Amino acid sequence: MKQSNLYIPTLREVPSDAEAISHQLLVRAGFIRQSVSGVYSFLPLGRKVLRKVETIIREEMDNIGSQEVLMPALQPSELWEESGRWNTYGPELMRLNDRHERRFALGATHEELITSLLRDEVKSYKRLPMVLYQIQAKFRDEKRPRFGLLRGREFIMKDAYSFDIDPEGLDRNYDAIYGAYMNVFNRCGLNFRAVIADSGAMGGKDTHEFMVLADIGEDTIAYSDESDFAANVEMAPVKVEYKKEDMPIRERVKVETENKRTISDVAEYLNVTPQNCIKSLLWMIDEKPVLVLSRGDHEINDVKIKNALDAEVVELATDDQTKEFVGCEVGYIGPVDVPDEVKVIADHAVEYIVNGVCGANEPLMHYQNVNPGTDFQVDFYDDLRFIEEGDPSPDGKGTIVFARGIEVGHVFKLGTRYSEAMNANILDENGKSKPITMGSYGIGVSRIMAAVVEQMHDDNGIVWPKSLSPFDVHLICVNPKNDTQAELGEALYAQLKRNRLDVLYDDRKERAGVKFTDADLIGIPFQVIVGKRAEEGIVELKNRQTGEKAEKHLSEIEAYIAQA
Ligand code: 9G3
Repeated sequence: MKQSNLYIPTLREVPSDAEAISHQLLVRAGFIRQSVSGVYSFLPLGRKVLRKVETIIREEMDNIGSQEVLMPALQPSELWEESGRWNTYGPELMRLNDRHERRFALGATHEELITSLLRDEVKSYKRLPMVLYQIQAKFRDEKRPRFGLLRGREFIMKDAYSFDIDPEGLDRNYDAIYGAYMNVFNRCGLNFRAVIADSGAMGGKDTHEFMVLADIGEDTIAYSDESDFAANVEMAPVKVEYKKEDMPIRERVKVETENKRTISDVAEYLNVTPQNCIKSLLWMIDEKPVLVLSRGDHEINDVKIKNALDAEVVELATDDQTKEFVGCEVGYIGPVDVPDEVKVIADHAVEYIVNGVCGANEPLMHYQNVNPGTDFQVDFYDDLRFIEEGDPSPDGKGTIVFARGIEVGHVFKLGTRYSEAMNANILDENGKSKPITMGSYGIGVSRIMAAVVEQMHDDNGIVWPKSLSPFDVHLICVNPKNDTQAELGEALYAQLKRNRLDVLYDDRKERAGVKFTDADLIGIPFQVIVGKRAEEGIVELKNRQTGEKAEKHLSEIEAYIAQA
């Protein structure tokens, strides 16, 4: 394509409302334009990249036998009433009425729609397993759309749904789609981790998120520096072999600690370490008071408390509740001699504290030389703390590192949640009716485009991977007014296209500096520059990724590009 005919409105200045670098660069390089907050147009270069992402996804999904469909964005409210979600989603679900005042949702996701699509016709196990997917705009009225394509209100998603007769079938589909996702994100050149995202114990297999490592990411993941272990930080199990310090048990003493209340103040005052302190906090678990203990330097993870006690509601007790149930205010409470109605549970690390410090359940007082099992009892020990950087990886391989992540994929085992609610049943091989077992699988197609830019850019602009670049080669004629250069440019343009390269030819009557700045901003991986040595048939090749430049005869260009 000749750049003089293309609509690529590049900008020099950074859009003031763009915080994320991908938002800034995609706007400045003329790939996208915002219509209103969270709603974007894809200009020609942006559309080309989006299509490349879609093509990779289609190839991988089709390769595992999925079938592409296209469902409506307009969804009748009745379907969401059947699933019970019409009222559970608030303003985030965009709703409208048609001319007959019938209510609709704009599709935020399609579990209800696709279940209703199948339930009247898929009645026998012989039709299963089946995986259907679509690539389509989704609508979610985010409270705070931001970071450009990373969190929009209308965005492009690939959503797939699997249908099986039983959980074993779902596991097979889940694994196949998980593998397809690994291929998609690898082919997009992304540095990502597949992250355990469900609340189950270590190795929980019911939900994974695919996270692109980037500081702009909204999630924090904990991953191993030596294995492929990765988990949401709030889901990551802790597996540490603690050791008891080998020292004689000393007699418990009560000590004055003035108004020192935090672990670090008390530890400093008593000249001990936070690791030697017992942090005690009262939690209201389904309205019952539970004293939860952790080592002084650890943080309790409420998701883990919820799992350990199989609780519905887990809340930190207020100061009043603490005073009411433990008889003392926060900062001086501890596990020694608590009222019987207060259950005491502790993170595993507490069991290995020797001659520790804890609150004395009296204002201004703490105990020293406190030993679990001797000075206080615990109902049970469990993995209750947040994992920390430097912890050993729970799979025993390597050490935990934290990173921010952008969620670009999410796979769920739905089971019969929707098929039961919406009567999507099949007759199994024994003629017995049972609800279909489902899974749902999403990829953020437009979000991938931004995630790639977050990971692949430099001070001069975007650096597209070959797999997603809007063109293979950026051919630049430095001075189109110079006949030799113009002729060589045209000849090269024809030659490269003949060799099946997709060429963006900058034939504009612009200053050279403008062309080079735009080329670096747009980020096509190879630049072929026709300049001073045109009459010798020599051009300059520039690798946008490495910045490496080489002068080559026009006969060597394809080979150079192919091997780079
Ligand atoms: C809504 C709104 C927002 C939502 C949902 C529904 C997230 C919703 C979860 C999913 C599950 C899977 C298929 C593709 C993969 C993810 N945000 N989710 O269901 F009405 Cl407003 O979307 N759906």
